[in-house]
Amino acid sequence: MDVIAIGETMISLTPGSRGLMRNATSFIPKIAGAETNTLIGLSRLGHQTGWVSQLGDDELGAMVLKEVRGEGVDTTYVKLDSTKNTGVFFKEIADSSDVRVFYYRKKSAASFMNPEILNESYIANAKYLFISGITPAISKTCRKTIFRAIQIAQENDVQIVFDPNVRRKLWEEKEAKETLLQIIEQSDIILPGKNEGKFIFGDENCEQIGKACIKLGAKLAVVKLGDQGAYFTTKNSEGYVPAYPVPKVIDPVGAGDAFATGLLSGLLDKLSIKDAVDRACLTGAIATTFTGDYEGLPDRKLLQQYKKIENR
Ligand code: CKP
Ligand code: MG
Repeated sequence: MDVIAIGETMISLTPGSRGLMRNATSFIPKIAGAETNTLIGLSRLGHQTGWVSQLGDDELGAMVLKEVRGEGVDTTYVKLDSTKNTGVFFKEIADSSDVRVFYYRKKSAASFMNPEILNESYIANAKYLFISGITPAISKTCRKTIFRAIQIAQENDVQIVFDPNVRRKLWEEKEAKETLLQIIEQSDIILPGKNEGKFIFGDENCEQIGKACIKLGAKLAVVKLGDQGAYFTTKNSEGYVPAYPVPKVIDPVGAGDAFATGLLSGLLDKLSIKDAVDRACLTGAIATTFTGDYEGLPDRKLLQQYKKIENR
């Protein structure tokens, strides 16, 4: 496998029309989860991906599995639990700058994941382990699972890529900061958004955020700056990559996961760091022009088309 990820994927229900959810008359079901969003994007670009998770043995779980498998992601290590439910959340889009998410994921099947779900050789043989700060926030056993996966990756020279994905609704500030810092210390590549960097390090300067990650041991940090592009830094190089223009943002949720897709795809293709960050900015931008958390992720053909239009 090129990339293995561990995390929860839920059914997202979005009102059929924009505005406050209380006025909704219909909901459109889609699947959503930071880790599978990223893996699906990578799979569309031709990379080998595998997802480790737990779902309810219910109709919603079947829907998640059908979609993720259909996108070419390996689901050998997705466990079905007949005693728990698949998680659900609602996504209200008043307009593209006003999106609210309401989780109904407490005690979901995925929140009962524990280290026993991990197959050591599955992780050991991957090039990258992709984790996000959502999984350790879901439950104590999920947190243990993530730290055990990190350990397996470290013992086998698998590169650990970490997207902090701060979700304040899921945990307390102190616990969140401490745990995210612990994971950053053990990861190779860190992908914080600017606000996430501010939350973790108390500094909103992207260069300071990036350098703080390097100081903690990361090899590469890429700070996502939205419509300002991205800043990247390693021990001895740094730079900025401008954003790709987006005529109209339709749905910003999932842009960070799409960014991770582009970066990992670029690194797997052995692009320079700058070019990999450029691909990340492009996949992130394209993702915001579609409704849904992963629908907008491009395949190779679309990627080339966009690059050509922008002359980059
Ligand atoms: O940071 P992003 O907007 O890229 O992440 C979106 C995903 O996993 C979304 O699909 C949702 O299911 C989640 O983050 C989450 O649990 O919040
Ligand atoms: Mg994010």
